[in-house]
Amino acid sequence: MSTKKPDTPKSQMAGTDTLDRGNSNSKLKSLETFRSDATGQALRTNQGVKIADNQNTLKAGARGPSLLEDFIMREKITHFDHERIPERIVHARGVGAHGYFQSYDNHSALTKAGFLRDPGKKTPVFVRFSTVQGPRGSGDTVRDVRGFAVKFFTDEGNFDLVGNNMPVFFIQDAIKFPDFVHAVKPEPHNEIPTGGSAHDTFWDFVSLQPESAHMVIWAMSDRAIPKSLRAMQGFGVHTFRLINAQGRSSFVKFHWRPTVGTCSLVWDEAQKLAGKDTDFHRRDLWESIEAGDYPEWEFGVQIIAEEDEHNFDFDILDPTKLIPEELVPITPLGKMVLNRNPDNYFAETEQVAFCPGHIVPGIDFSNDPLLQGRLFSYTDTQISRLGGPNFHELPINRPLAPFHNSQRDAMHRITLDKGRASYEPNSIDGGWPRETPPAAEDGGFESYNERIDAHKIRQRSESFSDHFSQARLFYKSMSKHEQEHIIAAYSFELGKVEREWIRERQVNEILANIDLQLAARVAENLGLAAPKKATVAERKTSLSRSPALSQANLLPGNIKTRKVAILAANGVDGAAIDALKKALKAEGAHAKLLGPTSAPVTTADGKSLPVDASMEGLPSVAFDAVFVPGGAQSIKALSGNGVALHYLLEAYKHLKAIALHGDARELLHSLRLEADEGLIVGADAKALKAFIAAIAQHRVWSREEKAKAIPA
Ligand code: HDD
Repeated sequence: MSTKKPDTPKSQMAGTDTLDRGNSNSKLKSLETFRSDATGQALRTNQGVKIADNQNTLKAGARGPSLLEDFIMREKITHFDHERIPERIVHARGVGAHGYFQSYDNHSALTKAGFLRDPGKKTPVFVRFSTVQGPRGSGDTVRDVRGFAVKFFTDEGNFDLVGNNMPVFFIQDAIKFPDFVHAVKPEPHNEIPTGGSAHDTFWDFVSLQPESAHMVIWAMSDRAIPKSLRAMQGFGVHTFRLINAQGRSSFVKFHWRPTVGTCSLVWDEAQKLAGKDTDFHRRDLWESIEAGDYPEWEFGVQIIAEEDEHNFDFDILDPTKLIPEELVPITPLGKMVLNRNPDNYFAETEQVAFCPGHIVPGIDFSNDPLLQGRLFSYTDTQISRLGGPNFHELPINRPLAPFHNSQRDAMHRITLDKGRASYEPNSIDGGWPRETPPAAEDGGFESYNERIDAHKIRQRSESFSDHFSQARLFYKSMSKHEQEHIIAAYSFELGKVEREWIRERQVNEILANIDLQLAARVAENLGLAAPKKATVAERKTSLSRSPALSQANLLPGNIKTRKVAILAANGVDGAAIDALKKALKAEGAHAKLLGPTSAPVTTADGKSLPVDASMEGLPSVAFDAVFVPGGAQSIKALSGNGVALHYLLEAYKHLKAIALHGDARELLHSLRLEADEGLIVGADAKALKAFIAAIAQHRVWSREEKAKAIPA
């Protein structure tokens, strides 16, 4: 963001800009003249009349009543009165960014989709990340699933991949979605709680709905409190089809893997952030893009040949099941880079309309009953949210591919359709627009020619009935600390449930069927008797562990884009700050200097250093690690400063890397802490190297037991 004092407008300049969706294609740019830039422009009404006075309503005398004829005031207030549109029923809080997708190769053996066949092409994308439960103004760091929705503006039309940061879902059939959402949303009588699932109606529903067991354990894991949106995996969840030019179909699961690794907050940190910086995730995304640290994901698929559809001990059409990577590895297809922030939150992030039904030739649906229902729901929701069926004409939703058909009129129509024939076939307008037969390249859309021979029936397939094996697989695949976090999360959430029978049912009928020890630990924390046996017999499965599911195995081994706080007061060792900053820069990480107040600090050798913020202004939860440079006077001041001491204790409690340089060693006594593999004491190059290695580990897990003794 520019902090420069703005110039006074000088001239009446051109008023529009182009919508560059991360693409430098000038032909496309010239089609798009939606962005309004008011620099140098006169203030006018919506009818184009220049306004002479925007300060005073037209009145009968300076102290008299206002006059109804004041069309300027009426237009302004009327428009203001209608500024809000309905927020999304789920995923209301979100943040978006522009970027591009680029294929690694020509994947024509797999699909005829053009954007996956041309490695030279950058396909513009718009991505919206979201939480599910809370309203638009709710906190970013609550325990919740995160939406991960990508709109690809391909040459063959828009493809929307509307996924989440978890690979499975709560329910198997779309008809249950309103029940699930009503249960998780704030309770209807008092609209509490905002942004969380720790309440009776959620646990009532999921404890009665065993198919949710797998997704709920993901939601109780660290995945539900991601460190940043940049550090999340994304999943298409359902099985889809890719179709090649020969009409051969392969089943696929879509995956996004972030290059900065996948990691999470710790629970106390997440809770504090929800208060100290409600916008923590959106701020991080925005600032990373502004700083040129472009978030990047690898896009890949798990491919299942048509003939292997039934070769798993679960049904690949069941959205409560994942396909372990150990059984089907991910084939990388390309990468996505987010390199531009929106110009206008409402016009872009709020008005973007995703729909899983937006697909292009070369991609098709599977018969997953959850996916099938979604194909209806999203378009329907946009009609009420965006006020009619012309939402595809809003700038952020318009395909870059041209679109012509016989659809006409309706609310908010923008396109001026020329010609007289709004029907097909016609002979008046030369028969245009016409159908395009399917073809290997650039053909019309053709659905996969699947043979269906079935009874019309309301029934869940028997192959969808194993609700616990994969929840168990997930739990067993976690590292020790991840398992402890899951136990703590169930205990916390169920501890907030007022009705004891709901707690008991979740422990005895769900958790006991996942893992008896997990059930016993949660039962103990709730003061319930530990269940003695499972109520559902354990099924034999082909895999008992899937290391790919543990975030402990998903770190990149570097500290790129990590953020380090430097705590300093007057008398600080300036050379130590310089050395740290240099080392971090070489690693692609960032540092911010924090003082007791926002005033500059003076170094031991008399230089004045501007600080980025006060320690209260940017609390420890905003950083990955803390560095305290030496300087006797500075350390003396910090030792007597409660905010600084709390800063360090909190970073210690949140298992972050801390370096105490030179005289800062003294702080160990004030804090009553001992050095450990992530609390590094020393002023030499070895200490700096150890500090960087500790940051790369993301957290000092070996400290976790000890850190429990530190007050929150
Ligand atoms: Fe959904 C929004 C993801 C099941 C109905 N959903 C929405 C968004 C995401 C998802 C990321 C926000 C899109 C945005 O940023 O605008 N939803 C999922 C995933 C699901 C899923 C991964 C299961 C695999 N959803 C699902 C079902 C239904 C819906 C089964 C209805 C039957 N979802 C909606 C919706 C929303 C929505 C009500 C609200 C706003 C919107 O669509 O545009 O139609």
